[in-house]
Amino acid sequence: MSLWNYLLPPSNASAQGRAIDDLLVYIHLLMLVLFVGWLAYFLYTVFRFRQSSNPKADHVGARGHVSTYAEIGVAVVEVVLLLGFAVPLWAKAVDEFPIKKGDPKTDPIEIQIMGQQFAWNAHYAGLDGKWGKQDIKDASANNPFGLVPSDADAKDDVTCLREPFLIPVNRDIICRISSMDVIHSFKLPRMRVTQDAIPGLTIPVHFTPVEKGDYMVICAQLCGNLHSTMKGEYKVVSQEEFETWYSAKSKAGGAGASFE
Ligand SMILES: [Cu+2]
Repeated sequence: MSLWNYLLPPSNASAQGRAIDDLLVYIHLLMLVLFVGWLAYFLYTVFRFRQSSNPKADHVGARGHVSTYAEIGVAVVEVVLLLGFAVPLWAKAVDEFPIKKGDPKTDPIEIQIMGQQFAWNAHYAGLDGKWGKQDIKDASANNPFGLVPSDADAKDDVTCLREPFLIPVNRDIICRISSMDVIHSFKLPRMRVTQDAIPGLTIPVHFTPVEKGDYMVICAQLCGNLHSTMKGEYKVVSQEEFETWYSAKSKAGGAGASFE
């Protein structure tokens, strides 16, 4: 591991991550220019206005316009970063949601994500493609999604409670994020996804993984004593591997198996 590995974020593994990384680089470049510029200016003033050459204070102050131009320059770059990059990127993230076209091989995969002190849970509709009925009265630590045990559609739902969930590579993934207790934050560093998980709200995010592998979900919001242990795992696998896992888990009773 070189020093860069410690300084840079983990490498991007999603189709959307590159634009976010680019924006981060531009912001850091601006910060670098400001840091070097202000530091040079500070050192210059310490030297230029030292006491020995300025025994009396000057009450008029700066007479030139350089500082005004510098301020305008910085403001212009900030406006370009905000309106030229950040706003379009955010608009794309919230507006261009992948759409279902009715093909189970290419349709986006929808997953409910439930934050829970101190773990992450995932819920898929199962092989029938229908979400099981959910009721707050049935929700508990062992049934974080509140699936109704008697509901037929819930029988084949897939739930991954405090265990790794799988997603196929190069497919659009939609995660609908919520929390059953306090505010958490669903963060997939390698996918460049971060979204607060808020009790009572379900907030969707989407991404497209482009690299197979084992990845980590972390909680990016201080949520209690064991916040630092609130890690989850997910695996990005081939389409075939995903289908095998999904159908086995769905047929095994899916959600029903986790009610005990
Ligand atoms: Cu948390």
